[in-house]
Amino acid sequence: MRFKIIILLILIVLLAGCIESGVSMNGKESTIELDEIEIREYEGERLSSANDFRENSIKGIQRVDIEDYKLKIHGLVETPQEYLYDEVIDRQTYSKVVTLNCVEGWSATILWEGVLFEDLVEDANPLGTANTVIFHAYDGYTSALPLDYLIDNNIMIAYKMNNMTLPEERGFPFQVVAEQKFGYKWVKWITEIEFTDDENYEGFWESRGYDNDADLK
Ligand SMILES: Nc1nc2c(c(=O)[nH]1)N[C@H]1C(S)=C(S)[C@@H](COP(=O)(O)O)O[C@H]1N2
Ligand SMILES: [Mo]
Repeated sequence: MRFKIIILLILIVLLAGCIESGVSMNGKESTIELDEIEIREYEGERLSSANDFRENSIKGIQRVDIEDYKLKIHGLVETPQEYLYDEVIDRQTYSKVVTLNCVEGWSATILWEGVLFEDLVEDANPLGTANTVIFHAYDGYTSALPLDYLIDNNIMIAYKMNNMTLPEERGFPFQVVAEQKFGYKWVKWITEIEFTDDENYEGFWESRGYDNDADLK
């Protein structure tokens, strides 16, 4: 009799284990997004609002259909890649308060959240000859940044601002957080990341007379 009870107890323990491992077999528990509310202060610092930006994009607000969306990584790479939205954001997330300064004289200080450029391009295996990265956008806009700048400064590709998913007018799905550079380097609505050895590549505003370094003075 006691023996039967012990067997029963063992069975119960095993079953409980199965149920538990069944849950964890589903992999990473997905995040449940509650209503997204913009935060306006972070660690004592006042933040700007996503609405404080002046909308002056070359072709107005772009509405990217995320069902059809792919981020391409190509050019001077060994293994070109194409990622779905979820595949991009399913990486280590980083966050940082950074101010965007437009040459037109306004600025916005925002808590950005995203993935590191370096992590994102790792599996594409950029070739040693690449020294420049061109970001292409849904509206045809482009701008380039030196590869060393992107790596050495842990530059982030943002998908959230002030705790909210990037709004369409702010570049959904992705924007470059090109800290220490003027706003025209902060490409929104990114569709392609292209590696090149053309250090002098000029993007949309750069080819219209704006400084290619775009360093904040
Ligand atoms: N795709 C795309 N990205 C872009 C632009 C644009 O016109 N198209 N404008 C740039 C400029 S000049 C600035 S100052 C910032 C401004 O961000 P905002 O449009 O969210 O205010 O986006 C940059 N990124
Ligand atoms: Mo700008």
